[in-house]
Amino acid sequence: MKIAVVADTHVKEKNNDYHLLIDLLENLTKEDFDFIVLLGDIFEFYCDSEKKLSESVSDFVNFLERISRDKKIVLIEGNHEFGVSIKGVKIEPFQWSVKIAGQKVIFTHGDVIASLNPLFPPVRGLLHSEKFVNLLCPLLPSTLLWKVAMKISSNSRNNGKIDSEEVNRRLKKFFLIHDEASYVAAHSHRSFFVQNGKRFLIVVGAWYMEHNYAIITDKRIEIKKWEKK
Ligand SMILES: [Mn+2]
Repeated sequence: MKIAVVADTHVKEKNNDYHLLIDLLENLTKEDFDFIVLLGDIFEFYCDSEKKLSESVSDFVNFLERISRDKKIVLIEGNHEFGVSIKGVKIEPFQWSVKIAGQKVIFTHGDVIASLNPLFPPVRGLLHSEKFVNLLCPLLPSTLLWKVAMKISSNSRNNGKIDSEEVNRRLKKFFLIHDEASYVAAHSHRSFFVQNGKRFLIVVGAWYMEHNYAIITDKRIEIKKWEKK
């Protein structure tokens, strides 16, 4: 098994980070990965209906459709996207798991784990449900949806900013208690790694900060930095 993971790309406009991301994904598609996992907050904001997508975001969606013809792409939704629908791409609203070297590995964005609010998981479940997306996303103005989304994820933030160390602390605490699997997460925007016996927790840092991505195979786990060739 060979998996590449990119997280927190927050695609919004075609800036340098965007072009470098396209370059990375083009190259990963040519390599022998079984899956490319997009681990949440891939879009700065995505709530269903295509008419609400900006041109840059639509182009990115088309790009993902294209590469999904050559490579299995899995997108796990983060706290910035709801009801993502991209032809050929497997979308998971919460988590996805796979066996690597005989061990269960769970891929999840990390916003649920990092939240201390007991109401967050059910509210998040509702916001990512088909009902919500089909009924409310087309009706409500994007700015209002955005405010709601930010409000519910605010308990892992400090004055609107992610407290990376605190999020990583919470992810680690969860990982040590829930010992049935290894975890690959993001959301904190800062890379982090813990090993506990055969299990591991890897937190992939935000793409837009360091241009990093992770490679997980049966034999190794690596966080790499992408430089244009
Ligand atoms: Mn996030």
